[in-house]
Amino acid sequence: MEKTFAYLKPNTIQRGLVGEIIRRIEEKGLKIVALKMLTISESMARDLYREHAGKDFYEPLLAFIQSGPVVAMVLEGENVVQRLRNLVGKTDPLEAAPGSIRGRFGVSIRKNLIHASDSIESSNRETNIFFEESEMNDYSLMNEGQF
Ligand code: FUP
Repeated sequence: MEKTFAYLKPNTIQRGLVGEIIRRIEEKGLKIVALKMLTISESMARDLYREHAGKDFYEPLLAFIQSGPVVAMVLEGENVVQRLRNLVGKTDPLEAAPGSIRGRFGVSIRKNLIHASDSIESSNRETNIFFEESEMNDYSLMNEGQF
């Protein structure tokens, strides 16, 4: 079954929006199979965003994501990569649809609340930075397949 990786950024925790955003993920019928709070280390941050190394926003982005704890998760389901990306919205909150998480709560492009993997390959790579295989949980949602 397809999986995707996501994490709630430090400003989401500081703004008290963890519950609100997880509620939207659950409301959409997406299944959370791993979940934890942690503080990202410098080496994790560099690895996570290595495709952006050298860009002007890279160092400020690394500093921001290490500035407080994050909430990391893995979601599972059919087409879950695309389904979560749609729910999250475009990178820049100014361009994100008003009903999306970034469109509704986002203020700046750097502090855009949540990261969601953009492909199955990125999801596998990013999941391995944050989780061990033993941290994945296997269960069924009450309404699985009925949404
Ligand atoms: P996304 O896949 O939507 O998270 O977007 P990107 O991989 O393009 O960007 C990763 C992160 O870099 C964004 F979440 C925010 C940050 N960023 C900036 O701070 N400034 C930019 O101009 C572009 C991205």
